Amino acid sequence: MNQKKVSIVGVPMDLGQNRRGVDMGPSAMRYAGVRSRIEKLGHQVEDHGDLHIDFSEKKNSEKKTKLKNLMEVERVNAMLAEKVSRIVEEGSFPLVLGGDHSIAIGTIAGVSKHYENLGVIWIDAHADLNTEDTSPSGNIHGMPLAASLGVGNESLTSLFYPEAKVKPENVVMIGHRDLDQGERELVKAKGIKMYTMHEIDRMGMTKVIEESLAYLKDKTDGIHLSLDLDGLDPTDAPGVGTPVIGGISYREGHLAMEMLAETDLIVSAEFVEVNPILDEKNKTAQVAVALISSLLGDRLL
Ligand code: 4U7
Ligand code: MN
Ligand code: MN
Ligand code: MN
Repeated sequence: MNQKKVSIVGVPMDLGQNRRGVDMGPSAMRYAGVRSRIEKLGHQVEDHGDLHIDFSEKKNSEKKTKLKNLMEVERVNAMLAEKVSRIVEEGSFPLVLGGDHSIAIGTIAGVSKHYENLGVIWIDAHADLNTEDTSPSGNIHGMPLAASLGVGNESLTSLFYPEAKVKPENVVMIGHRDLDQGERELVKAKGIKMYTMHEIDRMGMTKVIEESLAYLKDKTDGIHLSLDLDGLDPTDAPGVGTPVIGGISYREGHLAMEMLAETDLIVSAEFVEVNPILDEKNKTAQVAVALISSLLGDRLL
């Protein structure tokens, strides 16, 4: 893999969901050696530290909405979008460490500003395609992909710039096994390419990634990877807030990352939902760091 500049941004966000602890995800991944692992690959790393989250403001004081903590989630994502956009401008690779998945709204807004046709590979147990109307929980971490497609509450869909950030035909979803009814309908209505666990079981991860890349290659000018650690099986990634049995194995995840690294099409990435309080000896953070390392070109030989 070509030598890159990699810029790490930590986002200790936990307001997009209900469980405490996911704000410690960035620290856990740093403790697991994310920086030195990337440097060992020959890349130049700059760690921008963590964005500031105001944990005290947990009420929607002004906006009447069932979206939990909307104002602060919106503010942090706007800051994140600015930051990520600047990193892309500098020719560096943004590596965002979460934090709950609501931060994908900001990451994708920042990156997509610089790409006419940004592709997105979304690895997750969940679709994150809910809106205010379809969400069973009101938690914004279940909505970032919908928001990036321009669907949902305007505060989220028009973040950073007013237009939709990605086109449905430029999205590939992988690893799903828990969808809400409204999400199923949106996948169908938008014709989004989706490889659920069923397809991974039948086709194998190799074929899934080959097909995904073939699908995105010619119509996109860069691909963002959004990886929710709950896409992996809870035996390999127990430290997540919403674990779902029957997920991607560590080996399959690792293989997927290596295959993505080979293409050199990935222009940015985020690793989210690592929750050290729910973890076993920092295992999930270590898994995340191993996947990051593979994505950035780590090879045994
Ligand atoms: B994650 C859920 F209802 N769909 O919207 C919701 F099942 O970022 C879960 O993928 C969302 O971890 C999970 O609250 C969000 C629920
Ligand atoms: Mn998830
Ligand atoms: Mn998610
Ligand atoms: Mn390897």
